[in-house]
Amino acid sequence: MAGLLSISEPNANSQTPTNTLNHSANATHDLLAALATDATTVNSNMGVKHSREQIAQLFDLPLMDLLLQAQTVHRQHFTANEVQISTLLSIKTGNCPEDCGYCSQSGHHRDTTNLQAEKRIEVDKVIAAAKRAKASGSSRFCMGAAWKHPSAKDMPYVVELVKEVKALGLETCMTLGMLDTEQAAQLADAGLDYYNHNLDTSRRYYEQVVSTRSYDERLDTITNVRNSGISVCSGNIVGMGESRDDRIDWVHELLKMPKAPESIPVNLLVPIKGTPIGDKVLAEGELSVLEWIRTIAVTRICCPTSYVRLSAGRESLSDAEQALAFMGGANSFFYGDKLLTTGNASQSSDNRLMRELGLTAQFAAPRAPKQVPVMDAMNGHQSQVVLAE
Ligand code: SAM
Ligand code: DTB
Ligand code: SF4
Repeated sequence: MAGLLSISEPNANSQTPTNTLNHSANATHDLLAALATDATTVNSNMGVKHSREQIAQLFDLPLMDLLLQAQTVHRQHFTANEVQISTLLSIKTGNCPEDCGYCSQSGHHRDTTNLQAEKRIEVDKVIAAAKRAKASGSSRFCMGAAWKHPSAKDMPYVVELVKEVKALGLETCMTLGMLDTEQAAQLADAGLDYYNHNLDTSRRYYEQVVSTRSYDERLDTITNVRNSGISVCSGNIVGMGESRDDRIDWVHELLKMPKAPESIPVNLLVPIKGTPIGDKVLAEGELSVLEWIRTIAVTRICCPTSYVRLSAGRESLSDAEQALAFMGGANSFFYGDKLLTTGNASQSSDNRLMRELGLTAQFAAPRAPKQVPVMDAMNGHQSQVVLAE
């Protein structure tokens, strides 16, 4: 048994939260027991093959049960209180031919967002930024470009960037739009560690978000990346007006993949004025942050060996909200004052928050496996000791 928490004394008096559906303590008990059995299949990042129904039930758990479960799963697979830190750089900004309804960089919204488009950044400037990222404690450098896909003339440029950033001793990540098999192979040969390509939401809601590409094209690129040997980074955006069902379906999509993504950014929408989705959310109101935290916790339970990353949206969050997200099993975040075009929590506030929460940064170089105590937080007993991956 993979050691999932069991709740032995369901409390019949527990209040049903207003945002959960007919959830009872008995149901919590049954669900956790079922998940504990299923979790025996967790190995080498396959993801736990929960059914859609089980994912829905996880979302419905009382929040404290969900967070406790997620933190317990997290400690079985990772070193407690350790976070992986990445820095992001936009290497080509704006005028993107895609029409993603949330994005400041889409050329379709340029008259309303007034974003200043920029050409590709020169290699030496990217390397200087990577050196600064390393000096400030990042272990991974992520480079993003506002392309539908890289062109043939872009490939030597991105290959050179991968080689030079890797030579600094940093892990590399890129997000450049769609990749065909040949492009994925070229990046793999250059030594690219991760490729980020988000599904963003459910298949059903996707057509409300973007019309210039399909969900299947998104999945095809993820398959090309997976087959090339590059690690997959694929996440979502929470708070675009999608429903709970769409968030459940997005988690289910991850579990339908032959292997869950190694890295899963859970972005909270940054509503950008002048974008269709940003304007709608600004007018109609934002989703509760607790629903984003629930999404993180369910993702952690379903993908126990993946890095779950706090991505866009942190700038607007309080320390306590971020602490709950780490409690829910997030173990990676973007560091630096800027994401691609929007602001991020400042480095000084992140340093202070890490100190206050007792979090330490994971190094890029592989570390020796470590013994980690797994505490049953319900009764304080140390139930087992497992090796972190
Ligand atoms: N063009 C590439 C692509 O779309 O794959 C890479 C860059 S794109 C900006 C990377 C990801 O950033 C998107 O897939 C989306 O999930 C996220 N993102 C973009 N704008 C966002 C926003 N306003 N709020 C939250 N996440 C956002
Ligand atoms: C991801 O999922 N989030 C990052 C990274 N992958 C490339 C991007 C967030 C972008 C937020 C909006 C902006 O700064 O333009
Ligand atoms: Fe282009 Fe990526 Fe923005 Fe979509 S999310 S408009 S593909 S930069």
